[in-house]
Amino acid sequence: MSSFDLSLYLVLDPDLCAGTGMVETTRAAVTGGATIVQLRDKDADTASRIATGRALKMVLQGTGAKLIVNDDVEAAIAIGADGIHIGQEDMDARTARNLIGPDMILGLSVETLALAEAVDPMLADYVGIGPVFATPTKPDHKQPIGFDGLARLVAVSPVPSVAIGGLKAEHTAAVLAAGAQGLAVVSAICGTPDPETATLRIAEEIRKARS
Ligand code: TZP
Ligand code: MG
Repeated sequence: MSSFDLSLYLVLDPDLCAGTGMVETTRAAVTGGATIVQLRDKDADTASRIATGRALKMVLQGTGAKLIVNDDVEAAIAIGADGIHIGQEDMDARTARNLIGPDMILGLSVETLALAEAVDPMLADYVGIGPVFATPTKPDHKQPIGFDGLARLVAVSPVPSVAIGGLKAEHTAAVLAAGAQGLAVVSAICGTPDPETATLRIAEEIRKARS
């Protein structure tokens, strides 16, 4: 598996991105400093996910940012994506790893201490931990865990982690202080009037928190 940088992880939402579009939002976000982009399009079929994913891959070419596909292994492989991200209800990590092979990145959502402890580092490459805060972006999200919960889950996770759920630029320092390697955001970037500047603001907070 190639190395990857979880620090500024954009999760796309087709509805929130509708004005600018997922492809143009991605172009802007990567110019602003996004390090990973996840194609998360729950209602699309595999064929349209593949079409969108191929367009995203072209935009990301040469930028160093990675492309991850949510849930859809078939689409991820057809796109030639860098990895997939699965939730606990989607598929077990071993099945996913067997389908994608040893080289693609596998990310796993974890919402509880027990799930974080159970992650097998031979199978998963990173975990997405959250939601930190309640968020309208994912109406069916699990119980928010706050920064204290985040720190507890990060501490027991055997792989690097990215925090998610209601996160904005102003939360960057607290996320990194909790031990996560980065922030995953949807609405902090998607659907904002200027996604590049929105991303830059987070990138700037990451730089400040690290200095
Ligand atoms: N998983 C847990 S919360 C969430 C996902 C996909 C949505 C996060 O969206 P936002 O807009 O950054 O709160
Ligand atoms: Mg899922």
